[in-house]
Amino acid sequence: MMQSSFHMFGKVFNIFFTVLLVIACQPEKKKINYPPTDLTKAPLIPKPEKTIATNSAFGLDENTIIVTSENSNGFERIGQFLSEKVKWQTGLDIAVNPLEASKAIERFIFINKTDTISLKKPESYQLLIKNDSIFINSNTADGAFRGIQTLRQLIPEKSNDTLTNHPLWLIPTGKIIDQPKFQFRSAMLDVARHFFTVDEVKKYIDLLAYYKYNTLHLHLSDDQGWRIQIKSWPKLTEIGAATEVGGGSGGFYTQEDYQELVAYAAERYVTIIPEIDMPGHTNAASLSYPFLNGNGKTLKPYTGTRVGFSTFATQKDTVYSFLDDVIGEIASITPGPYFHIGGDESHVTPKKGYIRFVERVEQIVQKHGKRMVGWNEIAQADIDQSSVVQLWRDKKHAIKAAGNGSKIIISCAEKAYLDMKYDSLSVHGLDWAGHIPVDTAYLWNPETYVEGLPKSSILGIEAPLWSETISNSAELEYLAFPRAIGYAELGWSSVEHLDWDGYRQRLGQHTPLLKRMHVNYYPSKLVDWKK
Ligand code: TNX
Repeated sequence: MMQSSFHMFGKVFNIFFTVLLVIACQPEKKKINYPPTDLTKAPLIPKPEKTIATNSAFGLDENTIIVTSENSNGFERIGQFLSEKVKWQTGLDIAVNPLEASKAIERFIFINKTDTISLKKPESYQLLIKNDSIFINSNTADGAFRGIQTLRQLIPEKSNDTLTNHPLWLIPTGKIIDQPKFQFRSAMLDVARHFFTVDEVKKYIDLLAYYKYNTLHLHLSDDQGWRIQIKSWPKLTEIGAATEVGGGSGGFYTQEDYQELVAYAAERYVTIIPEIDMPGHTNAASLSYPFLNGNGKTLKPYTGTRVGFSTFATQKDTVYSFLDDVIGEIASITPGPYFHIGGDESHVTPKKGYIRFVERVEQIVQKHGKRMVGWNEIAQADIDQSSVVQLWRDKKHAIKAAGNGSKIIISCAEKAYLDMKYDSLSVHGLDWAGHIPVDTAYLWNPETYVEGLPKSSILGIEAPLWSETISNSAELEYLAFPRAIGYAELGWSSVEHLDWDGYRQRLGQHTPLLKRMHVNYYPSKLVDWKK
């Protein structure tokens, strides 16, 4: 073990110095007269903490290679990820840690795991761009991965074909020192009201990762459908997955599908949070296993959009042994620290039963090694400090939970709900929390939005996308983009950098990526979209 990690280290070390040597010993290397650039003008979203321009350029071309620190902790994979994205954008084949440094190499990008530079947060990174080299320094793979996203945004759409005998993509030189404001930057997708395929979810993860989100919360069950295979309770998907809003055929993820999503997200440094919503929002579960039902009414499949009519029978022990199996199976294939129990809008659950339910389910979640998350209603119960409360509506719940030591996720419906219409003309979306045009989505401060909630209690922000009115990627993207890009900046960038006019102009320059990704974004008139 010791020996092989020494060997690895030696290998990468060697590559790095061979490269330096090759680059240094090229007498005939022609000096390129780079045109002036300005790194501070790059339309980066989220805006980095600190940017210093040195007004020259790094010419990304076929003679560039990527070198990474030690293989063991994801750095080489991140190098490959960058190489794939460079190829996708520019067509260039950039080698990662080539075993022999060929004479043609002129420039390198070094993804460097460092412990010598003071980088404060787990996702902090530095980007140093010079004529012949780019260093991405981070203490962690997470930080290196965030740094890669910044670098991707700096690669221009078009190459310069006049400076040398081959095309160069000019990256402005300078230094970026960056770190997130919040450790938790999340989006939620409701795959219960309408089902979204593994590929559709992957595409969303790609877009979220590009904007430095680090969490995706999947709302996996609701009245209209149960979307994840539970091997010990097969009817949940045989019966409960066959419906969705509007009467479509539904669908579900096998455990293998779910694991594929978890792994895909993990490669992008995104953590999945699974949610099984309960004790309300459970018609599909009770339809599959009627002993779970606590509302006394005959069960029928539900494909409408009302809420608050279903409940589990919170007084029955059998309900908790069922939940022990369900939570156990999902927890065992979820590497992230959280399990979301929903807990919202349980309007037909007697209050005492609701409270007892949350407290018992919290124990089950903890028994399976996870931290409980729930919508703000769970704060009515006596929950553990380690449990997290997600604020969507009732601020007093958040303040109470914070007072007892819990962390809060800010997802206030009237600001952060991606399923609210932009305006009365929006072709998708709801409006119960109001219209959320692109500027309203951006112009608020999650740290001060809830009066009386200390900053230190805020874990981060999440933008939920409920799917009553959407059923495919194009419709999802219409609601999520561009607003999700604004939430990415609210979650990452410090308050001094939040400025609507500046953001609006940077956003307008993101059309090439959005088009290349085939994103059906809503072309808000508040933004000058680059043609
Ligand atoms: C309220 S937000 C709900 C969801 C709906 C959503 C529609 C929350 C915790 N519950 O069940 O889908 O509104 O906007």
